[in-house]
Amino acid sequence: MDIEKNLSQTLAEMGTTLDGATNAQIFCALLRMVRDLETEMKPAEGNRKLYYFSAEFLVGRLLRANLVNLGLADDVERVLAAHGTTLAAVEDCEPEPSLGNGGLGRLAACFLDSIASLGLPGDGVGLNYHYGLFRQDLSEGVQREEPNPWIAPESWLIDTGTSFSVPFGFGPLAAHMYDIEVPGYENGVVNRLHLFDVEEPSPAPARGIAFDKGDVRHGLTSFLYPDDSDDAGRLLRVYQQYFMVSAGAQLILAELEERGFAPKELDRHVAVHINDTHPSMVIPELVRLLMERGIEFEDAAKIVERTCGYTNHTILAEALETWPMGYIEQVAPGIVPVIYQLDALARARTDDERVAVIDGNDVVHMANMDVHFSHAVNGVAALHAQILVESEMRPFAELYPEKFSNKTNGITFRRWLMGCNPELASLVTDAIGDDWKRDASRLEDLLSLSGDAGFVQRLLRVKEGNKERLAAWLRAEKNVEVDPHSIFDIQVKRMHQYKRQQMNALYAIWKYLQIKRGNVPNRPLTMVLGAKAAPAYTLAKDTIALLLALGRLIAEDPEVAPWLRLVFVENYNVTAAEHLIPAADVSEQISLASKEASGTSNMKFMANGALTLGTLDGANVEIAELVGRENIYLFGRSSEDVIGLYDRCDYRPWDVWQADGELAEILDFICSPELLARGDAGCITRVYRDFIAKDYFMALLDARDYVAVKERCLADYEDRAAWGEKALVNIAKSGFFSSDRTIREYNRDIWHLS
Ligand code: GPW
Repeated sequence: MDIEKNLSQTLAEMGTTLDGATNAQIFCALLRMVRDLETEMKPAEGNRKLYYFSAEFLVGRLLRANLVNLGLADDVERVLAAHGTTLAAVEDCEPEPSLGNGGLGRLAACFLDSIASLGLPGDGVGLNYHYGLFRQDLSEGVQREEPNPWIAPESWLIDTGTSFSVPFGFGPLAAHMYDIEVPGYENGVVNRLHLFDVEEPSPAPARGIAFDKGDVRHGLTSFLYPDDSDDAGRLLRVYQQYFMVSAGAQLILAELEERGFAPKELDRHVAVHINDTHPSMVIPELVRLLMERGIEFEDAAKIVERTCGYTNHTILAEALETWPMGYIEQVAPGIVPVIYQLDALARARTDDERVAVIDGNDVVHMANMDVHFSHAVNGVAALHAQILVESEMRPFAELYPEKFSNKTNGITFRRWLMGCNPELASLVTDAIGDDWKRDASRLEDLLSLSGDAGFVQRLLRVKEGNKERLAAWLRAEKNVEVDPHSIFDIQVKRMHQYKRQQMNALYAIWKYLQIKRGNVPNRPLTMVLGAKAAPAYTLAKDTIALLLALGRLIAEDPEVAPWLRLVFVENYNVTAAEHLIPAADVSEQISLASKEASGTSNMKFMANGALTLGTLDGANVEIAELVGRENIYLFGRSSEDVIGLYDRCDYRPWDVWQADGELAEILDFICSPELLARGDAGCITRVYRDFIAKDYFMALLDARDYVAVKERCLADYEDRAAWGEKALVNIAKSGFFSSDRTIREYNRDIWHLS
């Protein structure tokens, strides 16, 4: 198609020209062009259709991703260049849809991209949160949450004109369906993400993210619950969940009927996937709807069990959702009798109280309901699946051994290499051709260039260019200066104690004190962190305050500033990740072994040629197996050791503090007057106290090893050729982590779509 002509025509209707238009106008013209092209395209077809239910779809900006998949990104870039702008400048006018917290939501977005790209019939089902998660404001030295509205007058949302009536306890509420189109990669397929919404949404609160919880009819889709892995803010969340699953279940049955099938044939023609426990009420809701259509309870339960699959994303006990039956009675009285019947059915299969759907306090255990009434249950990395089967879900695995499997997570290389790192993508293509774009495992062909000094040099130069671009972006967007010749050491993910950003802070203090003593490094180090904390998670917010104060202290110290920077990127989101990850030298993946189910930024960094500094946790284990010990920096206690320490209650940070003078000095520095003066002293002191009194995620246990291995890693950076070789192996081996591979496995073992 003639892109220039198409854009010129649209811009003429808007009263301007390609040369005269603002980037915002060009963005609108491109949005319309993409949407027009996609209305011509068809969803994938097949005998079975998947509905992927998720409370989060962290899709990121959509313009570039759509252009990449339509095969138009390069042509658009050329046209824009001829008229004095770039796709990067134009896409900066696109607000990022704020529909997820972190890894779980981003995984769902990668999965939709892969499902469409593999030509499989499958749609997403979620909610249209108007003000998103929250925008993070750090201007006062602590995190403040602000609404993050993202729906512009012209956006990717398509009003389908369809709605379903959700039977809440207070009466029916219409769930209006909006769609976002999901094109496959150069295959003519467009699937859909269905986002349900109330008909008359509340206006955004002027400040903060609190809103009238009593006004469910209007406020239900205002905000995404801002807790990741913590279970808070409860009743409204039950309203949101039931709204999503009831509307989604009605959509499924309507489409089943349209396709000419009877309700009792549901399991033959539909696969439902439950992304963690947030959509679990889809099980009793589907049973209820089948019973309304004349099917007996026992048959309905059987059909639903054969239809549903469930993915678990955590072993953190506090993240497993449980709802008091009283809540469900208030929100969704229609499914209460169904849940009692499901509980009775599960009790007929086993008398083991540990796996009961409803416990002795009349509390519903969502994960338990999922395992009994799904035909497949999976973990998200090999180690995580093993821990599920051997400990966390052992009684279940003994009851239903055939249900359990692993599906190691993945990422879409369309966004996380072709989209965010076009320079690396074209270097790779020059070297090995472009088969890797359809089959990421072909990246292994790069191994033939190992030992090719010229190629490794080009690889290092691509990284340098990306570091310069990141420096420019940080200056323009976040008002911070970084030295592109320093080592970029990056930890970006949600703020959580188990991910151990607080241990990274200990490293910064250690390094600061070293430099003060005259032990300056070979080369300056830039530590970059970015993370949102759940608003009610005090210690996580305190850790942000500590890191901000540390960053200030370092920057204001003329002896240290030339050698060390600690940058905390405000409002970390998908867009920021797309700038940060291609520029990283070192990828920090330092969770306490056994606690990070998988991680997915570890995969993105690897594909972009960063070396991992990490524990043997989650998918890091598989990264280490793929690249070999010489191409990764591992430290810390093993998951077996950690699980043993928890079982025996055998960890006391106070003892570590008393026994290890050097570590005690670093810890005590947290409460030094110079640091307390540079931030919120109350927050910072709480972090200190927690380290010594609790340290639930054992940062002190691994801190020494962490510092030592990090130092070795940073020293290795100086042998640029050897470092480049390691980066090459990491890129070459990253293809395993394509979400296309993950989705093929889901389809082969669970969904059976075609
Ligand atoms: F608690 N994850 C997440 F398991 O991002 F539900 N949000 C969540 O609420 C949960 C998990 C939940 C993450 C895991 O922490 C991460 O290890 C994993 O890579 C990701 O989900 C995708 O599986």
